[in-house]
Amino acid sequence: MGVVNLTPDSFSDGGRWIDPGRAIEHAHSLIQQGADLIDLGAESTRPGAGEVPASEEIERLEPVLRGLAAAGVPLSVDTRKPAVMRAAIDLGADLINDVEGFRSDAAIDAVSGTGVGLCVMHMPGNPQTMQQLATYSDVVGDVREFLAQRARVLQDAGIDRRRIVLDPGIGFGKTLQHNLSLLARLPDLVVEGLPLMVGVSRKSMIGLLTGRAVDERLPGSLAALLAAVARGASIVRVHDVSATHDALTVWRAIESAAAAAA
Ligand code: HH2
Repeated sequence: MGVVNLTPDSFSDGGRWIDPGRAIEHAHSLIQQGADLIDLGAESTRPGAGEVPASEEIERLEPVLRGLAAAGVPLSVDTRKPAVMRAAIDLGADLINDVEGFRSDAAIDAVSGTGVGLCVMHMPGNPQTMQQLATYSDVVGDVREFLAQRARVLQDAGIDRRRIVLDPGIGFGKTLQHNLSLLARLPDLVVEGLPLMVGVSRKSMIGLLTGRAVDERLPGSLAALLAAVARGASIVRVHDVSATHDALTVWRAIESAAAAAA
């Protein structure tokens, strides 16, 4: 999943793709580099980020969703707001990526009568409060419990399980140790066989481990990504598609050789 943030303030690519024409061009380039789907975000979720009104999020998304309608890959929209979910679905979005995990009834109402995919992510509180809420009795158990509970509520609302993807929300209300535990024990997060999505690209955990600035975190991000894929992540959300594609190609070739030799 290639990320295109249509925001002025995202932590790694803020301001680069606010112009719809440039965002569309960048999405096409990510598809050429091997992205199987594109995630469009119109509000930053970095710690402490300010809230963007729904009308502004929709204004940012509309020309880009229209411009990418024939791009040939599914389009995901990263939003927490039911009004934005509805507008995005009307504009052809294939997947809604809610970093609040469809916690509100209004969010469930916005997606339940549709056929779109849903990414349910774990985050305690919201981007303003999440870092103060980074306390767990057992982070893996607590995150699993949240994901299992949301998956159950969505299915009880009539949503087919084949539409649901779960995401532990690396970096969202988590310390470095929490992030490492979640990645190390990814198989324990699988709920009812639902696929897992993971986003580690350029995140602060990579900076904390390597001492690198945001634009120097690609090698560390690739190592985290391969560790996640090796433990069962099916979808990886990344900014650097070409490098990720190469890393996955080599990793998969070795895994197939290992399987053939077994
Ligand atoms: N991470 C970010 C945003 N959305 N969605 C899911 N499902 N999983 C993630 O790990 C995830 C996400 C943060 O990254 P980015 O979009 O680059 O930054 P910002 O939120 O500042 O726009």
